[in-house]
Amino acid sequence: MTDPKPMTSELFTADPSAHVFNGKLYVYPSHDRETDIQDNDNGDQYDMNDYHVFSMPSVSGPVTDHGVALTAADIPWVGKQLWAPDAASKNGKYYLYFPARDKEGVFRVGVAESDKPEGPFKPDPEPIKGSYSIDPASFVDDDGQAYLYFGGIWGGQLQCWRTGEFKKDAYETMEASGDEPALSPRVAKLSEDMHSFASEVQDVKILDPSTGKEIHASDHKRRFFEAAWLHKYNGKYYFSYSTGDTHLLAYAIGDSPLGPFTYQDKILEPVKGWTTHHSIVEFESKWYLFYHDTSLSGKNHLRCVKIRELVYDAEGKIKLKEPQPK
Ligand code: FUB
Repeated sequence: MTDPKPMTSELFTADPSAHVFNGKLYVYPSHDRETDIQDNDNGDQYDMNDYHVFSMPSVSGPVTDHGVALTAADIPWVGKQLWAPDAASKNGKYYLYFPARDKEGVFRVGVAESDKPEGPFKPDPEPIKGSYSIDPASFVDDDGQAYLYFGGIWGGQLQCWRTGEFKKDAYETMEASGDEPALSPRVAKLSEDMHSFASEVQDVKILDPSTGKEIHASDHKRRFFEAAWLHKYNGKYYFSYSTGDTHLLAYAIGDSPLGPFTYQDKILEPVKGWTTHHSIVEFESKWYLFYHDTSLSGKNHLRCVKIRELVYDAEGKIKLKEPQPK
């Protein structure tokens, strides 16, 4: 398969959340930057401190970098590490959801608002009450109800919340193990104004199609690690995610945005670099996978966004289209 070229080589970009707003494609990625911090399982090397928004009239470009849309220095609660963001539109406004460590080192999710899809975004002074961990992904259903998915294990700290309270020491116990259900990503309904949770946070269950039970923690090729994404196709809800240490993008299908979702298959084989993180979007009647790899830098923490076309078969299964756009 031809390797697609990076969306941009002006900046290092990762974790791309793509949306169509006002007929144009917008991409909300992490903005990777140089650091001397060595790679570790805590993800300290992902030391980002601002966000840029990109737009393009078509997947082949040209790509516009709209500049800094939000910076850590302007968010009162943030200590460090602006990780993978997402955006949503509702009520004529645009919302940027982003995870970051607070001043105590605990990952939380914040929200910032703008009148324009490209920002700049004005952050709320506090993180979303009841939020924790990383990788927020928003989804606004056809009835107008919005949802926020989030969570990530290891450096994303999801395992530290197993009791419902943050336990720093639980970092070492990592994830669940053996035949225990894998740790679930989380979802909450968003309030009408998009700034807070309007429901309890609940588990997103990912079921094994052969048993109907939750995927086991030891099943590293299929269990959730991070990078939640939700899209709708033909009335079904597709929940996709990264399997982390097995470096796959995988997906599951359900009948409700709250799940449960039944595991289907891989979407993408491992890319260059440790992390894999994506979004799926429909644009002008075609479907695209936005993802990243490290082909520009050869370094795990300096990634670049790429785009591939997806198709669905008659059963609604996702396939990468061949050949890919150059
Ligand atoms: O970009 C920092 C972290 O790396 C993200 O939050 C994860 O999903 C992984 O891509």
